[in-house]
Amino acid sequence: EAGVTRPKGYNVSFHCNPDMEKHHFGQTHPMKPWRLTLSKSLIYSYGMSFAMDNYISRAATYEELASFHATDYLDFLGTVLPEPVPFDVENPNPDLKFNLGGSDCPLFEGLYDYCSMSAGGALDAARKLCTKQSDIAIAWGGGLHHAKKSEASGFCYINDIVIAILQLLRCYPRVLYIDIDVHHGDGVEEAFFSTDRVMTVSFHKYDPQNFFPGTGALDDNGPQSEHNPGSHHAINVPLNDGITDEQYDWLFNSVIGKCIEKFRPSAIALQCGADSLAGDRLGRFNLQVQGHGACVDFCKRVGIPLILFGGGGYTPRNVARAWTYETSIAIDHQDKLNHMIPTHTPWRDHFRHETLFPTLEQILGEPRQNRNTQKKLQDIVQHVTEQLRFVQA
Ligand code: V1P
Ligand code: CA
Ligand code: ZN
Repeated sequence: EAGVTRPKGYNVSFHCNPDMEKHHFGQTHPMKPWRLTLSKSLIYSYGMSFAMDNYISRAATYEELASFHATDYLDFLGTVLPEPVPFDVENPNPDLKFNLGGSDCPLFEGLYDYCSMSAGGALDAARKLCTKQSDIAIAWGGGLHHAKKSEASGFCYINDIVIAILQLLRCYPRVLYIDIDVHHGDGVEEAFFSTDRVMTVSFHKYDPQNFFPGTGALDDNGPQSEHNPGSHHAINVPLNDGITDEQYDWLFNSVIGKCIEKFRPSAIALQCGADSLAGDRLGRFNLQVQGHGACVDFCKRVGIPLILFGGGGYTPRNVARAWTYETSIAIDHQDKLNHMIPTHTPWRDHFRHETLFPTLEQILGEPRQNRNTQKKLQDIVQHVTEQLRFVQA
């Protein structure tokens, strides 16, 4: 790029793989990989690619996936064939294992490729932080926080976050994992239960009987024993329906501020699941693009290496809004954005149900009744403060 000088600031890298976006979970499934295409196209139409290093990420290798996952699980994932569609809910295929197949984690054409591409993007991003070529690395195709060592769960088959954090641990002593998806980041939490080199913090809707995955209570802090160095390093922030930007911002600043002070991370991994936005098809919160983005801004200001992952997000036009706004925060251009969505295709099509001039910052969704009292939020901060007494960097 001869002759192009970049304003100084953070080096940001952007990792994606267009082949990932072509995969389909099935007609009625809420997870739509094409939301990544929508997001990227909005990001590019604002011209943001000129302020970042852009990479087409490669697929992760079997060995890289095996840094976290069991080989019998990977082998099965690599050979299992798509189920007949529509599958028979009453008579599931008895040959299926590892929670594969069915409505949440269906078997679709190219599943293994989709998974290895998601992990490849996350891993490339982590490597850029390790080599210090990037200060902030973005992998919106990653963030699949429910996958376990030997089990698929909640639309997630391969835990790209765990694989990326394992990479970060090769060059950084301590990693703080933060999860603002509306669901509990159970897979990442469990993976690092027994180490004091990773602290996990998830903010989520918590209603064990009625909301997936049902874990992540305030006093769920992992297996507690004097022999477990990872004791007290799992923090959970369970919330009710309808939390607002203002409350979330206060809670995020208080909780994460204290975690950073005590744990002194050397890098931050932030899962930016966009299903915590108002109007999400599966979500329950009232967050706006600004409130969601404030979390990214807070993490960026800490001034240590930062990796941003995607995650959930089931109202694609809002996912694109949020991740575009957050990309602009990473490259420090949020105040220079003309918040009007570009009117050329494909924007015209996806935003056609909205006002004539849709913007990034418009109010999303019908507001839900806010069921989070100030007292409850204070109790959360109090509990977290007590947990952190046991933590030392
Ligand atoms: O509630 C369940 C299971 C199915 N029941 C037996 C309990 N599953 C949820 C899974 C949500 C996964 C979220 C993933 C992420 O955190 C990260 C990418 O965002 C579920 C829901 C729901 N409303 O919670 N599955 C589905 N909806 C679903 C709907 C239609 C078709 C297929 C799945
Ligand atoms: Ca979460
Ligand atoms: Zn989610």
